Amino acid sequence: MTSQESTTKLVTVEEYVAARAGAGLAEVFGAIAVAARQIERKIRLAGLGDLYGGGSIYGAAGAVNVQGEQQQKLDVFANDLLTQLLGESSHVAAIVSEEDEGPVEFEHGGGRNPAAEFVVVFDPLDGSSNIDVNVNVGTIFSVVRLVGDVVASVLKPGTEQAAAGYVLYGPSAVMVMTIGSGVAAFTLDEDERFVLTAEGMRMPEQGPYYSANEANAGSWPEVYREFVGGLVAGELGGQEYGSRYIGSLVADFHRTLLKGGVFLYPPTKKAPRGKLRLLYEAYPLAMVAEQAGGAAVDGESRLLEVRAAGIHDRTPLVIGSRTEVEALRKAVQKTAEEVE
Ligand code: FDP
Repeated sequence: MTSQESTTKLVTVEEYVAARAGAGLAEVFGAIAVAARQIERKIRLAGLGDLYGGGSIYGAAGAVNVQGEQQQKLDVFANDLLTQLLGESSHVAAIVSEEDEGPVEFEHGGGRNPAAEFVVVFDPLDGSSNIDVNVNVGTIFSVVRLVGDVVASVLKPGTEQAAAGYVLYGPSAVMVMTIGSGVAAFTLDEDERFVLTAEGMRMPEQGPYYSANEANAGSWPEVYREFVGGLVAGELGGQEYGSRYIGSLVADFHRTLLKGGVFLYPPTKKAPRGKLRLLYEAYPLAMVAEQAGGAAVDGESRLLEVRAAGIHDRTPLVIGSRTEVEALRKAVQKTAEEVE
């Protein structure tokens, strides 16, 4: 027992979920936690690969995923690990991953386990362009209940998610999650456990930063350019906003959750329906945002009510503090009404 444990009872993510949502969901979180700590270790030691004769884990895996993107070796490692560990849980019927064309369904003892009540949807390693440069990346996940068909279950609106969250691999590894009753954070400790470090997390009502890839601003709809210009000019509540953009959604969202402000990935000419994926990027982060008192929209509509037609559908995303998200939503709505 560590000295801290002798004075404080540490609560792991598995214990936290078991006490509030039962053993089945706790087992799902247990599998994600085991995968996340192995992914964290792989990322932490990635730069040493060549020195120890294991070959570099950095770089492209040589294949292109269903999104038409170059798969990185670490993408493949994270995807395989999550698939394997979630497949070993008798409570998981299937997974849907950014890296796979369709769902992967699991059989337990020759057929689907009737106790397998969950489907886990995930982006195994978000922020691919930052993998090779030792900048924060993350795993994003959403847990939905299996109701009949796997695809029909995951195409339900985001309001139906049983749980959602992400793991940020940063200076420390942090899992931020919700099971529908607030947001909690668990930090990976020296004994390789994700232990509770924050509960009842609240996103500030308004924040000091906006976060967007402004190189795309010329191809955003005008209303987004005006909105960001207004933030910089101090037109929303008087404060003049600063800019922060890492280019890893999980990291940009995590800062927004803690410090407040808004992350935007508007439609562009190249991606008129947005770039980010609805099921395994936008839905889970939107659930976390709302549970922390923030908000998320696709422009005009509440993100969690936007419906996907396919598992890899994309969406524009504006997410963060309530004040900024609501101001943007009203501006987009007004523009749409003027066009009609
Ligand atoms: P990436 O392309 O590096 O995988 O989900 C994709 C994502 O990263 C997000 O993590 C990130 O927020 C966004 O795309 C970055 O896109 P841009 O490079 O177009 O800014």
